[in-house]
Amino acid sequence: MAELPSNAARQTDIWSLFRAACTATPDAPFLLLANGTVTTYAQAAARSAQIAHAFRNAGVRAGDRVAVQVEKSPTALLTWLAALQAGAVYLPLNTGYTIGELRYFLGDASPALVLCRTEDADAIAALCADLALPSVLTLDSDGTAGTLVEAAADQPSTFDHAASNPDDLAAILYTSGTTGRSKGAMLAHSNLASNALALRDYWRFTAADRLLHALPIFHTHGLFVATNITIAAGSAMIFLNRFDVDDLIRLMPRASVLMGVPTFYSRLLAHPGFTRDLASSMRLFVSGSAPLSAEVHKDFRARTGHAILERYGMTETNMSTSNPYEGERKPGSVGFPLPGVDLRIADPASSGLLPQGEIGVIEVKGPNVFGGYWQMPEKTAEEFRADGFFITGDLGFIDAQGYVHIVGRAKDLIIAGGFNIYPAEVEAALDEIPGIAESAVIGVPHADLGEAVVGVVKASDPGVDEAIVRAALADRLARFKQPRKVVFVDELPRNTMGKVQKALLRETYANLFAN
Ligand code: MCA
Ligand code: AMP
Repeated sequence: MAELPSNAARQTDIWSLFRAACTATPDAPFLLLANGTVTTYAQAAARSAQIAHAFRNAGVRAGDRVAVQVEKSPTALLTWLAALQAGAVYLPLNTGYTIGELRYFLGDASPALVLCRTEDADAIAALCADLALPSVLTLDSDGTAGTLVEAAADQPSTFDHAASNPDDLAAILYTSGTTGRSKGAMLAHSNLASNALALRDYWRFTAADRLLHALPIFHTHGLFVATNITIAAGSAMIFLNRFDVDDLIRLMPRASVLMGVPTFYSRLLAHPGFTRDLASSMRLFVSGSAPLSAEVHKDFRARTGHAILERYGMTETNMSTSNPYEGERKPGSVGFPLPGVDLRIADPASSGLLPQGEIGVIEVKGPNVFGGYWQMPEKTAEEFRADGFFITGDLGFIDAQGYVHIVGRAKDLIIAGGFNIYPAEVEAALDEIPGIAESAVIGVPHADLGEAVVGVVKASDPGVDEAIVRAALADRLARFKQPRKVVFVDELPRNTMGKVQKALLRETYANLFAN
């Protein structure tokens, strides 16, 4: 096992790290916007304290969940710091989720407060009334108006931090489930803080860094990896509301680090303005959330002179491995286990450990690994070994130099543009459409997104076409989960056991998006 993090790393929490940075350099920038607006550490502390009071006044007590589905803005990010101060459990939700999807998350987590977009206020209020949830506040897309802003405006700019135990919950992040039912991964303060400190040191973050932040802030990558490292280093983020390749090109000369999903890197490479000169102020490009192709890695290096640093993680584990800062960053590899993380390869069937070089399921253990799934003790038990290792469901091997390689997934998961889609959930939605007899959902290669969702459908009514399917799914599934293409077949291929042969379907439709 790699070297363990110090006890201090296990004992601290993200708010304490923020407060330490704020005490050391209150006037240092925390958020830099494209329009020149700067939010310093002291300003972020004051504004998030006001939001923490607004939470408290809305009835939020330590340990309560605060669900947040709002557009990315500086205020949206400050709600994370406010939840930390209030001792609340943060529950960020993908902005693409439909009301139907939200019903499940809110019903399952029963938050004391739901923060939503102003334009969704009526629909969310009705949903909350239905679920007997007590409180709703709103926030506009640019974060400058809404009932949250009004409620926070005249509040004190300091908050008596509800001291948290390292094992207390800091956040619940829902991940899609193989059976179609999402699971809430429970993350403790110690999980997040230990990972932020490990990554800060591994990737050599200092207060001088300027991280170009174009990721959403409702997932681990944008909310925890990018933001929590920034806080742990006392550095700043150039904070963009969304990914736009032209904005990245324009702002890159002011930045030192970029974190992105592989789609960021292939889109940058496709841009004629992305040159070696443009990248000359940068010290680090990090990729994760989905496999980075060796070809993009190679092309990027040829164009800029930089080897993209690929790392690997999961919502449940935060980051588990990383290519080295110094030393070879191997294309197609996710690097070494981080300090304190124990990683092994097991036989998926027998669970016996496999020798170096053999492919099996990746299992991890360490201070980064979550405590379990919210209100699902059986699911939790299924995904941990008796000796505490978490079974990731990713297939990989360790090479002779100790680098981890991911070669596939034991779980039936599609990753499109860094967003995860479980086929079972999409199949259930397709099968409910009148006139559809059965369906199989697969991921096929897609130049921009890595993989794209394809629905293979057997219709019982010949009148059902792609437009009808699209319309039926529009309010049912978030856009990113909806099939990019629907293919109609007379029969789904099945093996002798009657199981749909997805590998055969993936092969058949492998070139569906080739141009
Ligand atoms: C947008 N669309 C998508 C996706 N994103 N469809 C499938 N997959 C997607 N990822 C839809 C839009 O709703 C839109 O639909 C249409 O595609 C075109 O959108 P476009 O403007 O091209 O998209 P974009 O806004 O440029 O977004 C692409 C993106 C974005 C920048 C790659 O998806 C993104 O920011 N992804 C990052 C995801 C992420 O942070 N993952 C981390 C998960 P319509 O035309 O109908 O309106 S955390 C994690 O995985 C672990 C822990 C880890 O290791 O980090
Ligand atoms: P999530 O469910 O959003 O937590 O996504 C976690 C999954 O993303 C992992 O189990 C992997 O399948 C995948 N993933 C994350 N980083 C990488 C990477 N660098 N290479 C390949 N797959 C990755």
